Amino acid sequence: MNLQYEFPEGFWWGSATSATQIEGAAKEEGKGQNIWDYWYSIEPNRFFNNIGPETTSDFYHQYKKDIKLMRKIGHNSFRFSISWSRLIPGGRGKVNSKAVAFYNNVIDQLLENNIEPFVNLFHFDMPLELQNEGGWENREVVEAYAVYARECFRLFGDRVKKWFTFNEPIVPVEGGYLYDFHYPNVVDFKRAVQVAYHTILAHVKAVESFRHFHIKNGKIGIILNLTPSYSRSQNPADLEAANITDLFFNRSFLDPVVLGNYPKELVHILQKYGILPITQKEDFELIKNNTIDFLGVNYYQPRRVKAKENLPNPYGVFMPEWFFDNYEMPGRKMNPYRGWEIYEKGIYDIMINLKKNYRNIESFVSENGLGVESEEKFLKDGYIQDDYRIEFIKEHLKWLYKAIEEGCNVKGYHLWTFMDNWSWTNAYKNRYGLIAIDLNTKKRTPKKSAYWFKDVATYNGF
Ligand code: BGP
Repeated sequence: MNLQYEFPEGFWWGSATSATQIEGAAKEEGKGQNIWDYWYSIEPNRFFNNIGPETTSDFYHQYKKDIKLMRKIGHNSFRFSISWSRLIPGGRGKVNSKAVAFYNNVIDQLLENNIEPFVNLFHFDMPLELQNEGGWENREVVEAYAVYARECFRLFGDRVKKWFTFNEPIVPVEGGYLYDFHYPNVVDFKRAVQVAYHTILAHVKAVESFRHFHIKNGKIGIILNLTPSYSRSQNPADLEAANITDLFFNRSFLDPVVLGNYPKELVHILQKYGILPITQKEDFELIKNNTIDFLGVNYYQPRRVKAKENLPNPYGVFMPEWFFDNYEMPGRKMNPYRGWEIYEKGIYDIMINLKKNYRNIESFVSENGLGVESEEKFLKDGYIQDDYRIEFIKEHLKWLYKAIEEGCNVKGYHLWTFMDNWSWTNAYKNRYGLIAIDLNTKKRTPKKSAYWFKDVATYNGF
């Protein structure tokens, strides 16, 4: 096979998922409630078509079949998350043996099919009881998370070698404490900063305990949604807007986890506006001494900004938007269903930045994908002909390839996602999967992209 884009040997090809989005069985076998189960029970109308997390692809019962299908379409790796409220209902105390059996089965099944498990510990799904204690605002919840992480390393570390503490930890900060799209629907910049800080603390505590386990060939990292910040122009004021958004939305997490410290400029801004989090002296040693081994990069869209133009503040209160305005670049390419810009080169810019400024840390694309509404309209000859998705992936892979050629330490590409899944408040509005699902019968049907992805994974390129 003559390949124009051949990826390095051993490249990780696969897809990513999360517990709440695929498992279903939300009330079965001792699982406790998490904030999604609860929020849906009190405000179902906040979810697209009133569909909640109970209605999923039912991976909890169908994992065997699904994993076989993964193998069929060329996966050599697969990311899923452990549901904290399933493993330790209530967030603290006794481990649920049914949950242990389930995750053991999933891991064993993956290994039998030569698929490496990539396991993430937290994907937006705080156990309800801990949220009622204040969630990430409460330092004691950080301790509960550290215990949970330790349990996972102890239970599964003999077989799982690739670990992640969090997926997109900034999203619960934005959703839950700034922009009202996650429970507990608070809008408060100062509290948001505290939540972000405690998440970092939870992360480093998990990394610290991971090191004590000496898991053979084990690696621990985190998954960040990095959104490169582009300024409207080269004017100093526009450039400053881009710098500030980079500090707020990327470097607030990227610097402590990879470099072991917070950017001085960020600390300075938080101090100036009186929103520094409450910290303890010993935290900074912990942060410094527990940097990650590798990084997952989720990339969907860039951020474009311009200097503040004295427009009315859309939120009416002190918010990150105090410092910049969003900018809609004329002619930009959009995903109309999700309202996100498509800018393939962003993936390359991220990797080059990691190479230059973040010790060329080992990384991989841990999510990238295209959500499409009413995908049934592309159904032809019994399956969905999603050429647009193939195109989307291909164009991103070309830029990723270029980054690798230029020396970036990139080890793999995981698509969001394996099978159409339930997606937070958007529920089943946008479909991202390589496999389509009929929600009534739960029948799985590969899309055209699944066959294409299989070839790419099999030939290690295209
Ligand atoms: C990421 C999350 C995923 C997934 C994806 C697609 O931010 O890690 O959980 O949801 O985005 O986003 P959405 O489903 O909101 O369109």
